[in-house]
Amino acid sequence: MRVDIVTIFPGFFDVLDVSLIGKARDRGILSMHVHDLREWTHDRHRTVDDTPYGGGAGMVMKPEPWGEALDAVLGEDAVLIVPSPAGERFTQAMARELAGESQLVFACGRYEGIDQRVVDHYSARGRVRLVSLGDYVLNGGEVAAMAVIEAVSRLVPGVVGNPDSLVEESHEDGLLEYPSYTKPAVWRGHEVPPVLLSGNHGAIAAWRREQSLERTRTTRPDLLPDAG
Ligand code: 6GU
Repeated sequence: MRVDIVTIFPGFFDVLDVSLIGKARDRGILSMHVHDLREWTHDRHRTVDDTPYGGGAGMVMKPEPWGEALDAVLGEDAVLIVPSPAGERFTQAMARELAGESQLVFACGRYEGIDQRVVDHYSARGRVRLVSLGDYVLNGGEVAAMAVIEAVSRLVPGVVGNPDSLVEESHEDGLLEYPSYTKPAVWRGHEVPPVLLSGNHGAIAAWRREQSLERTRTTRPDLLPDAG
């Protein structure tokens, strides 16, 4: 998979060189390309924003640098992802869909947004998704893009060493993950649930399922089928 990121803060993405993503990159499974939007400006001040038509607070990102940048970066089969608090909610299901793509291009704008015509233009030419992490506001799309990149890239075959670790985690079966324990069996007076020491795999699976359901009922009842 190829990932391109267009941003006015390219330094944000230096952390992608470490961790699993960095290793996948070294092994050629993922390629990551960070681009400075200002490379596609032509004025002395490298201007990327302007005041909004109709008035109001904040600035809006100008369409021209975005048009030049995206024309240069978008490949034939790319999906353009625009992080925005006005987008559809990012989920594990969407991460799975995106993990099958050959190229993802992230257009990271400031939160007041990019001129709407950029999204309109590229929607007419190809696939575009406005994606939100949740119901709160970040200053720009960079942190959101990073979250999407991490969630998607770990589902690309070969990025996570042991694929079994992808199966039983939170959200893969629509429930929150059960709690995990390791040695020692007693820590500061807290015991590991005895069933986990029993060697009875059926009983362990049943206990984990019940724990997942209980956690989900308590913390995220909206994830359960009968939620309104
Ligand atoms: Cl994708 N962008 C911004 N600016 N704020 C957010 C968000 C995205 N998702 C949640 N809040």
